[in-house]
Amino acid sequence: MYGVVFRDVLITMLSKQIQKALNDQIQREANASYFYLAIASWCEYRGLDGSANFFYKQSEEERGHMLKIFHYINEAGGHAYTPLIAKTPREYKNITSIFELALKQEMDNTRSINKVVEICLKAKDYSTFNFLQWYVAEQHEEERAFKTILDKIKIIGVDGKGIYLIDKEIEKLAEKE
Ligand code: OFO
Repeated sequence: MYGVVFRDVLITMLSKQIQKALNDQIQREANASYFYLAIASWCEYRGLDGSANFFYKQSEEERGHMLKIFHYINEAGGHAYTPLIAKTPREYKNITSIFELALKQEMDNTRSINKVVEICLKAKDYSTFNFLQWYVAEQHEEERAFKTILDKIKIIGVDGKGIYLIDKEIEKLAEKE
């Protein structure tokens, strides 16, 4: 009985609108995790081990982001929904297009996070607003990392030995994280 009352009180902490926005965000983080997993596999298959390691790590990170929101919703008395398994492309043009797609993914996700932040502000849900600040900072970091890699690709190039050097640079980034 106590548990039921306790949960009812907590449910009022998270409006239905914010629960929905957070659940949608769970799906986006899961999509990103699957997308990076598919890319990691593409890279590994082609012997780009540095890039594969980088994307395996990114995939795990995105799963972590998904779980963080998942727990937040349930701890606030809401109901987190298990995300659907996203369909991801298995083939990619080349390493440059992979990083362009990854950067686009991150920019879309930044927009999505910003929208949830706006909803929280309008609804005066300062607790969820505060929780999301970590995501705002994380998106900034991720966009920066992908832009840095694309800059290196432009400078070094991917022809001949270039692809080998790029893969080594990406490996270094993966180790830093
Ligand atoms: Fe979840 O951090 Fe990027 O997308």
